[in-house]
Amino acid sequence: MQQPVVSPPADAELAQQALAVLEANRIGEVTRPSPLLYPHQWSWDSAFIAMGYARHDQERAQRELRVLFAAQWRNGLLPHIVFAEGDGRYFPGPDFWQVERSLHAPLGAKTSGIVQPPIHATAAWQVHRHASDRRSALVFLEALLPRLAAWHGYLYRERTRGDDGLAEIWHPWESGMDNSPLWDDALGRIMFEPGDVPAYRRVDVEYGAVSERPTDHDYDRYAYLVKLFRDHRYQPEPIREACPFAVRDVLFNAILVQSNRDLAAIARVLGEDAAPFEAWADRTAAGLDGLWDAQHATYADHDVRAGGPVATRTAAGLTPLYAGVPSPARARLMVEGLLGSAVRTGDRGFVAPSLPVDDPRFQPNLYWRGPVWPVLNWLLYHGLVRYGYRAEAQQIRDALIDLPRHGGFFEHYDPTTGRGHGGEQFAWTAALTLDLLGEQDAGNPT
Ligand code: 9WN
Repeated sequence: MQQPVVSPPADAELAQQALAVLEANRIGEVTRPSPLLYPHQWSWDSAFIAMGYARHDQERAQRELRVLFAAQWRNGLLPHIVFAEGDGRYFPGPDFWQVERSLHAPLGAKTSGIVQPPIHATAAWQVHRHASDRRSALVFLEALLPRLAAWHGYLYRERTRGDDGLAEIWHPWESGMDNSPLWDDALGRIMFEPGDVPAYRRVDVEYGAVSERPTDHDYDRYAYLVKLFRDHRYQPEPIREACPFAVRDVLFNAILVQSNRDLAAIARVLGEDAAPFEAWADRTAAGLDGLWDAQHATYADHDVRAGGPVATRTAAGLTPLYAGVPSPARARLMVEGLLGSAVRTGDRGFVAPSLPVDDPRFQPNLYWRGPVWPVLNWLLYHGLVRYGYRAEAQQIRDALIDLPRHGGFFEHYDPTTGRGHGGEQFAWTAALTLDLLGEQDAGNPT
């Protein structure tokens, strides 16, 4: 029998579909990333979800961030997961994290004990920029400013070493790019006896294809690090000394620079002192610029334990463009590199895979080891706009919007076929689609 021809949705219909995906992922007051794989609230997902809602439902956008920050720790740490009530199955759950061992964990919420990239001030500023109810947006910013300042304060107080203003991540999950080859060497150096990793059972492989998820070798190390944190009662000082995984990650710090700039904008609009936030931004931007890799015309992560640059190169190394860090001359070289490694996934435009296709470790469907992730390309899109590469930015925007248009809202996409993989009905893919649909021509928000 002949299949009926279904034409892909036009922009307005795609936006409605994206909003429906967000609504379908609603859990209580907030939005989970995806129905089965991730049934709780995630930190940077929620920030992007707030940006997606910004033009469509200001109240939901504000609530997403307000509820996330209600689970902030007393030392400013913003946890990467806030667990929902009920029985959303996920490993590691609250019983594994045992954050009650910390003096700083909140009493009223169940959370993880690590962080994710600090994109929240940028999200809050975006919500304010698109707000239809200006008064409500100002009240929202006023309540959030001290919490955002405490969050960044935690990063500068506890996660920097020396005075270059670069924040460290202590777990691959803190990068948001869990099993990226960026971490292979650092994780490979972690040695332990079988009894050092508490018994655990993975849940992700029940809901996602095993071939599209990190390996057991990775998970043993993820679990080992969590055990180390809880043994140290989540105290930053001893963890800073003992943690075998300590990396100054380019993407994390690029996001921090821009969030500081947006925090400064928030302070100005509220009549508060913006200078400390601009100073943080300048310091981290200078530190980040020190990670320049002239040979490959990109920025390289710094492995604190190995005492040198991480050898792997991925598109994440180009994210300082997003934060306005490189000089125009460096930016031009970076854009050439980006154009050289970008792939076409449909009729229009191009996108960057999470690992270059010619890297021998490239696997088109294996999570952060090849697939196209909307979040990474969204950062690159804004980097291109920032440096005036509007035509190139438009190419990324078009290709990014066409991925869900033709294949649905997935966690990530195969760069060789454009087909969606990983979690389905994926919230931040929907949110970023909404955000990009709002940018009619590259960099010109409606
Ligand atoms: C661990 C929720 C999160 C994203 C991360 C992504 C993945 C979690 C996991 O899913 O990580 O935090 O269990 O694999 O790598 O970026 O925030 O969407």
